[in-house]
Amino acid sequence: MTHKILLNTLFASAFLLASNGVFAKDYQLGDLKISSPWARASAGPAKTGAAYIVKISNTGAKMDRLIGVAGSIAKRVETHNNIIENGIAKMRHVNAIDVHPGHATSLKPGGYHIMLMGLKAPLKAGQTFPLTLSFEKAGEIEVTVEVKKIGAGRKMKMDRSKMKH
Ligand SMILES: [Cu+2]
Repeated sequence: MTHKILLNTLFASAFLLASNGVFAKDYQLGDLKISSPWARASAGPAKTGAAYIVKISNTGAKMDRLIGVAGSIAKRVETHNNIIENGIAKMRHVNAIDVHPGHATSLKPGGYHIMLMGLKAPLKAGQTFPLTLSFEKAGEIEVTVEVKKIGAGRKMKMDRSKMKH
């Protein structure tokens, strides 16, 4: 029963996230529009966290790629993807995230994300921090990441302790 209530709460927060357009920060960089970088508040004294980008739209004619992310919020900042291998959810470091022309790429829970390893302090809801995104063609841009409350954007319950880096 507790489990069901938890799921309902998580679905409700995912719905809120999608419906009221909370994340309104857009950045233009060449042919790219970067919409709403965000991160989830840490649950307890976490040393790792993840940042997401609602979407990166490419209005140009050529493919671009997110080839690096830097920031002082954590000791190491990497681009990751979530994969399922033999039924187990795992994270993998990726060198680049493609942004195809005429398409939008999302960095979201359960998919591509920006991994923050060795956080200097747990992420708190309401806090913001800068990250510098580097794209192969469009170049670099500093964006502001908004930290949302725990549960934001979560569509299903995930056991992070079973995830391997
Ligand atoms: Cu990761």
